[in-house]
Amino acid sequence: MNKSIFAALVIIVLFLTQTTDASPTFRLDNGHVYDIVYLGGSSNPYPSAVSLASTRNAHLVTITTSAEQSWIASRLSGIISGGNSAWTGGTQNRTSPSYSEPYGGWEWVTGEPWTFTNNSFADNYGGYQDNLILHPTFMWDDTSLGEYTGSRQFAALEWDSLDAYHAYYSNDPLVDTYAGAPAAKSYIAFSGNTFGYDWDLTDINTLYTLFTAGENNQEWDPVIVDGAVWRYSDTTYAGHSAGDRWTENGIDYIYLGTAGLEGGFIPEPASIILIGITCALMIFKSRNKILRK
Ligand SMILES: [Ca+2]
Ligand SMILES: [Ca+2]
Ligand SMILES: [Ca+2]
Repeated sequence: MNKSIFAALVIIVLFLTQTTDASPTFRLDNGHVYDIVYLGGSSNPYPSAVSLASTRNAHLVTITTSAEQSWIASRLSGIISGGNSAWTGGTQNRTSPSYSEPYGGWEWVTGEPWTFTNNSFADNYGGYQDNLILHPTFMWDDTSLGEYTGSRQFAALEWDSLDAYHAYYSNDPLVDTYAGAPAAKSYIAFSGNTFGYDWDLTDINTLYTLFTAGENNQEWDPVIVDGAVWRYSDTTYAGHSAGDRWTENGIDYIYLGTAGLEGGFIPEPASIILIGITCALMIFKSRNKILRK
């Protein structure tokens, strides 16, 4: 191949791989939304990343579990290449009592504890690396604000809830309103999953009708209603009448008369405390019985 054509192709491929933003993704297990966004060749990329996060009502990503790390890693490897990397919400606080180089005094922008660490991430090269970046190959690295700015051109963003995401993205193409849906009821589509948003259980038959009427044919996708995750079912439940709620084999059901929801009530803290007290009382009672024997 002609050398100049080859060089042009390489440049085009690099351009495409480095400027394609990820689609925002949603994790059911923690309810957080993530996105990897290109900073457009900023000459001062860290402040750009901080400001982008703030504009979008997000924060730079915080990684507190190995599950979250794996998730972010899988996102990075699909988006970032060519030696580029993404800014996180991890910084080293030199005034912290636990500060020491290279590992002491690291903090997350959200104030979450530094419970998870990707080992051997820091070397404080040059004596001034106090910001955490993510790289698709070597993962965590400490860096400084001014070095390699040309290849620190992504921001890893995180929203801690759908509400936080929706506050910025209400006009995002991923957020849409069904034709015929009640005012202010919308859904959000992430990577093939559709989430009812701002719906409650009194609206659920309307939402079900809209789904099954063929709107994106997403009736089997999970929806979040009243803060809990549900799936639709068109099963007719014998022996139940509309409005019934019950639990069977560990799965919660709501029967709506024409269709049902299967899923999980997310226990409120009060219920968890009540369950805890009940268990403690049962253990205490049986212990007393054993002691009396
Ligand atoms: Ca996080
Ligand atoms: Ca350092
Ligand atoms: Ca380093």
